[in-house]
Amino acid sequence: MTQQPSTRYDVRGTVAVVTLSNPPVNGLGHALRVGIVNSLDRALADPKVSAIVITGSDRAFSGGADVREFGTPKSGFEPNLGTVIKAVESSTKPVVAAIAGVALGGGLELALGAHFRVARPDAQLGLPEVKLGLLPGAGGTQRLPRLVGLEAALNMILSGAPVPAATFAGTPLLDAIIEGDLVDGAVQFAEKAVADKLPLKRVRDLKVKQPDADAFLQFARNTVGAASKNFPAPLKCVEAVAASVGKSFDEGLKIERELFLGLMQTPESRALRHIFQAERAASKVADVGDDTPVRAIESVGIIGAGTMGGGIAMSFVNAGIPVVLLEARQEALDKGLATIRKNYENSLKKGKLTQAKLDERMGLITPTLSYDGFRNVDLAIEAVFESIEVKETVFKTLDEVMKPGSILASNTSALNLDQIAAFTKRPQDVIGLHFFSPANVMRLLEVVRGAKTGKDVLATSMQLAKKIKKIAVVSGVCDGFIGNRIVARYGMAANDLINAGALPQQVDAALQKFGLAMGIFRMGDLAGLDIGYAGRKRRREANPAAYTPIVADRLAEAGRFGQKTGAGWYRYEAGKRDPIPDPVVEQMITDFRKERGITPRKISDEDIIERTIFAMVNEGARIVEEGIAQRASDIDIVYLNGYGFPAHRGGPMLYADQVGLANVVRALKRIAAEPGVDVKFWTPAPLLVKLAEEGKNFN
Ligand code: T1G
Repeated sequence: MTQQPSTRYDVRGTVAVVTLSNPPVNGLGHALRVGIVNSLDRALADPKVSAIVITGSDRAFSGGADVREFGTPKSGFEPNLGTVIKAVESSTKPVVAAIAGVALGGGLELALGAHFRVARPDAQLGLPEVKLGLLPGAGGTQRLPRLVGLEAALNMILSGAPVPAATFAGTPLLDAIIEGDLVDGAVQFAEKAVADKLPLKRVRDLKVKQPDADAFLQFARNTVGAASKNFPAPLKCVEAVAASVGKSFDEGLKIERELFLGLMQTPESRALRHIFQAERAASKVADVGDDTPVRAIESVGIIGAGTMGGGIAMSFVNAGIPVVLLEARQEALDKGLATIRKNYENSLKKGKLTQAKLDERMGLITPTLSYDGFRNVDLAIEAVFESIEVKETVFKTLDEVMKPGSILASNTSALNLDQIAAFTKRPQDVIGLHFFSPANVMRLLEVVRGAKTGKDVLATSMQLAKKIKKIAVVSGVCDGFIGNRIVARYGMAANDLINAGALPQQVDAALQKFGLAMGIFRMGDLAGLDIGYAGRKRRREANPAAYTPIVADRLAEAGRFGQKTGAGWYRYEAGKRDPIPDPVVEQMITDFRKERGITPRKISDEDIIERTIFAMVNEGARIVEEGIAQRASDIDIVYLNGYGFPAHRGGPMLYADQVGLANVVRALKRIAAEPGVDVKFWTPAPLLVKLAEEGKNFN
């Protein structure tokens, strides 16, 4: 057996077995592409070899093109993927692709270039390129329809979802399911193909079977176009697949290639590829290696059965982890449990949950009124009232009750975790697990690392986050951590715009046009203006000079808390959530401007986006500089998963990269020079200035 860079070659009888080995998932980087072609040439040149099997690892036949090569010249170095697949398909000896684990994107396209395909029944086949803002760019849009028909192929390409190999048993896509040893099965299949002199099946020679192709494609264009307004890739997928019925194979390939290369250049694809990398980067902690020991978390205690505590409890029981749910009073406990049950019953009604699953999950929750129920839990998470005095009582009690080696976590969204840890005799076991409401839905989890938090506690928390299907981002200790600290700045920028001449509905409309799920004033009305007001009062007690949005304060002081009181920045019809601009609020803003002698000026949508988003970016740069966030892409992950930032923009920091950091710096300097603004806040952060001067990006 000899080892090419990233392929292994050995001969069994008269069958050459080429094994892809480019961990972790056989990404089809340049070295692997060279290895495949060299191994193929070697097999073709060896008269003793009658057939060739190409296979990967148990985990992955291949996860597709090497995403780490994207945007680098290497991704286009010959042999590019199309060349490799053409070499396989034009082989004069039968080539059998033997698939275990995943065959995704270019990985599946490679297999489609083989003459035969055999697979484990649980292998996963998919073309997820659309999730990266791309389309299958190595023949997938031309070969798949020839194997499974236009509709099934288009569904697979547009969903990007993997499909178990067993689904294709009996179709031209899959020649055999191998239950036993995959390579042995594939070698036997190859030997039989040679013995039976099976003709070499080249997918390119097949014709697409789709009776009413044009009608179907027109329907596809209409439905796909309507459903993908911010993303160009889905419609291009339809166009590429359309070429598989109307054109020769080679013409179709050419059209596919042109569409693929076009999509590779789009900001939307850049954003989605960035998100793919950023999500994986977020799970890495610079000074906490993969070999850090982790603690077993077999049961969790949650203090507080309110909205947060109930949602957190659901996150754990959904992952099969038992929960002890503690409340101070029976009626609060009953109410919390009833809310959890109602949430599950809603999922049951929508067909998203079975009764058995509902009962299993409810059965995993042990309600209690006493901390004694926490004696054996491995982790406690408090989700009680946001007051440091309450936290002190809770953590002092947890410290007494919890067994050694258990983890004590706070769900606090802004209080000082180091101060909380200091209430205990075991600060190394204290960490922040900041869930976002509703905690059973929102994927984001800010893992707040205290000065004394142990590395194993941090590693345990990061691993646990994956288990409960959260995307964890590590934050240092500061007011608001990453997300809320940025949202405070974002809110200040928006309030400055209101003071200067804009109205809430104009600001929100501009933000929603930019792609935010909800404008900031609507978001305030949803979250409750009393919450923000309490936070500002707390901050003003500590620092009387803290930023004060007068109009926002006056709304709260007038009992206008938002949706929950039927009026806030907007007014709401009873039982409705649609925001209606309110002349009362407009009058309050006008009065405030008069008091301050402000002559309102016309404000454009561009101005609104520049000030609100660049405010986020500037604060984000400071958060990275201070080491509160490990990297800029973590800030994107927080904003994409916790605050409805549009995925097609990739996050505030990637958006700044796409605008150009030098242009962001210029805009911030211009704003900082305006009379009456908070100069310190608008002065560009040093990291931002440095990167801009060096012509670099955040990402
Ligand atoms: N290339 C290189 N590395 C990859 C990779 C890939 N395609 N996919 C994953 N990795 C790395 C990932 O960065 C991480 O690295 C490790 O593998 C584990 O990933 C022409 C152009 C394969 C199902 O979109 O869906 O082909 O952090 O944490 O949960 O048409 O990764 O450990 O250093 O996700 O077990 C199309 C994307 C490319 C597949 C494994 N392919 N990957 O999931 O582990 S475009 C994809 C996945 C293309 C052609 C076009 C998943 C997975 P690290 P992981 P996992």
